[in-house]
Amino acid sequence: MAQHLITSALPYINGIKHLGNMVGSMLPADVYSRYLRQRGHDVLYICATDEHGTPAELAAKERGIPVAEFCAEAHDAQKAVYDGFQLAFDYFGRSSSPQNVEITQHFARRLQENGFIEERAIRQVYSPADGRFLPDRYVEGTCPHCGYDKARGDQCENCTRVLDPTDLIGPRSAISGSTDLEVRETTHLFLLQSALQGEVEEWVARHEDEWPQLASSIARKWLTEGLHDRAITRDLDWGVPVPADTWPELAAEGKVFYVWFDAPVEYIGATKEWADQDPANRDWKSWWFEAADVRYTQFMAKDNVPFHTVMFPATELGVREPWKMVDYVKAFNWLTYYGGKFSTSQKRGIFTDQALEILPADYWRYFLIANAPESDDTSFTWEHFAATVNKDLADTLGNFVNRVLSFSRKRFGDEVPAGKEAGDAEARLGEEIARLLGEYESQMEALQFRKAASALRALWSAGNSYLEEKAPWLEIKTDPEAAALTLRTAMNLIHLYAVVSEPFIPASARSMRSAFTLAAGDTATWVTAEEARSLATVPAGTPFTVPPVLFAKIAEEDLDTYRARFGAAE
Ligand code: B3M
Ligand code: ZN
Repeated sequence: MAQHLITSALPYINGIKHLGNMVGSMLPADVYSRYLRQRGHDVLYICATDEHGTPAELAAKERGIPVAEFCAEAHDAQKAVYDGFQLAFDYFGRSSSPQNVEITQHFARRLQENGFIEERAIRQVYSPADGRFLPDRYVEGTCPHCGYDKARGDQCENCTRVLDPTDLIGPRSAISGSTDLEVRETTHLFLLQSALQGEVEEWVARHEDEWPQLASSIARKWLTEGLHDRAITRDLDWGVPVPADTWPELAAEGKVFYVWFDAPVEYIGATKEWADQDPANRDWKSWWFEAADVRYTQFMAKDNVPFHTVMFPATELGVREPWKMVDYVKAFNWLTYYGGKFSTSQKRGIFTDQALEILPADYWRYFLIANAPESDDTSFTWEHFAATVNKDLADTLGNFVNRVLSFSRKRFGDEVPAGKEAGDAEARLGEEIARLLGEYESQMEALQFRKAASALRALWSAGNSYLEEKAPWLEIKTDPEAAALTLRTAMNLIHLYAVVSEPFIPASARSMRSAFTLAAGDTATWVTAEEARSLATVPAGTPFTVPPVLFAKIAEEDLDTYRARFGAAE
């Protein structure tokens, strides 16, 4: 048993996320956490809304309400969707929490004491029309690297380069659209990342061989380009205030920390929120401070990788305290919608709340993980989605469960029938199931989600092959005892599926599992290789019920409706 700390990139507060966000961070983190918990590990899975910065201010402005009120509402709205997706966070916090303010300010003070922060007067975009400085996303324009014309002042979402507002070609105010922008001087705190380059390089070198190629190549690229000193404060109303005890003048000017400075600290902040709301929770610090025994895995999409592999590590190293640093970075490519971008700002593709209006979470969870953009971008199409649901979930798993249980009830009543002793076919099946279970486990341990999904699907298929081979609907005519053995074995498979499918499809797994009333109670959290081989956890005589159809097929008419509602063409 090990201690596993797991975080997924914090979703921005400014609106409900689309399926691309879900598959690139929270969902795989949830699947992995559930798996590790089932295997008996001590797991802490933390996430939160990322609430500071210009996106929040702009969204609140659009709604015409105070930003604090906007964030409180938007946090609850996102949380409700994640509950709907069955994301089993230990805690889902808020980066605007007092806990995060406290720890972020502590980090800044320590960086200052250690000589890694400097005040610098800089020239910043100012908009006379808006009467204010325009940090980050308050400026839009054309990316100097790739020519994308809706690049934001902080980052180009097309080529993922991090930008400074003054880099943009043809800049305009995101508030008023004014192009009458000037550059004025103002003082900000700079994090001297260049002084930490060597240490970050050493740290990355110790980890990159283990990380997936996507994460290590992005980290490498950043280090090769060289770490630049970065402004970590902004002229905004909403954010973690610069502490007055350390920087009285900047505090008086109302400067706050840049959102990317406080957001990663919220992984720690949210852990403290978790601990503070329930004294039963173990000391939050033991997960984060001098926590060499903790294995820390982060989940994120590729645009977030530089911040997690280079910038936040630089901050943590500069703090000169033994805070836990990430051990493994699981990064994802993009999920596209018919080959084009899912986009929150352009309302393209399927949003997570809409997805749940259409179908239960398990349909989405399975499809998304089975097609996770691990080695490349993957494209969502309704056709592919329907084909996957119909074949894997409805036919291979759902139909198996229903067919076996209904048939057995009809012929043998409400208890698992006894029948013959297990024979050769059962021994072969057991071997195959044990082998596939081993494959599933090793893919999960390796965080290879698509391959894990294939192994799970293969487990489900093995049951179908066994059933076809034994054909209990024929056996029943000549040898009812043989049919009973087949059904009892198949019911054991159903129970095994219920246990091992839980990380992917928790609600359906629950429903499958509760079909059986095991005499000794049903507390198993996983299946050993031995149990997989013998397929005897559910003994003859165990009462069972037939659960409602687990997965409905998606019909051609449904597809037409979805395509019409969400747009299916590029
Ligand atoms: N909020 C970026 C994003 O949603 C961001 C991640 C923060 S992780 C500390 O893509
Ligand atoms: Zn670009």
